[in-house]
Amino acid sequence: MSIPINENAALIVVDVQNDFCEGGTLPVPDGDKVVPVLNNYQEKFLHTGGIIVFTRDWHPANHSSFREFGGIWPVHCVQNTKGAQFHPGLHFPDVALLVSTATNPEKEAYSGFEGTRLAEVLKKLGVETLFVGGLATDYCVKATALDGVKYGFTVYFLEDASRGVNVRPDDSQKAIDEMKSAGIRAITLDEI
Ligand code: VGL
Ligand code: ZN
Repeated sequence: MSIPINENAALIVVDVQNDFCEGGTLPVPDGDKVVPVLNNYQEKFLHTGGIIVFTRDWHPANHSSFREFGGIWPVHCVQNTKGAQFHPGLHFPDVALLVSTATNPEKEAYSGFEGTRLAEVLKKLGVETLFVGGLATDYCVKATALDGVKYGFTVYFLEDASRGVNVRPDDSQKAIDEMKSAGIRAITLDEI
């Protein structure tokens, strides 16, 4: 119980969607394992007045990140498909905020802040500290956490609630090192 959670803190649950989990089109190894851990983080935030934000990768069917349109990824998280839905085991409290990203077919956007009003909304709510976890460590989690620092938030990375794609085996470790160099501390549930 060393890091206090209060109304100035926001939990950001990044892209815990079916396509990034087992059976999806772009499965993150052990992606499903983040679900119960993120549910536990949510409990802490609900009981202490913290804010909970969910991001979702929300692509049009012709998104430029898909291989057939010149990108590097298989088709994933297409708007209004089952693959774009949140993992069925993930809690979604009625007080949560929802942010959809990478909705422009021409533009890739890994960060929950990119092309959204997330920074503005969090500032208006008086949020100062972010706790970022989910999928995937080496893409959207990293980009969201680093942008959080750029916008002036104190940022924690939820190490036990995140997993990476690891296109190269050490990508997640590199992402964690990069976050740490930016002043982001990696924590686990027992530290809050
Ligand atoms: C993501 C690859 C492609 C992510 C999204 O959520 O980390 N990764 N689109
Ligand atoms: Zn995507």
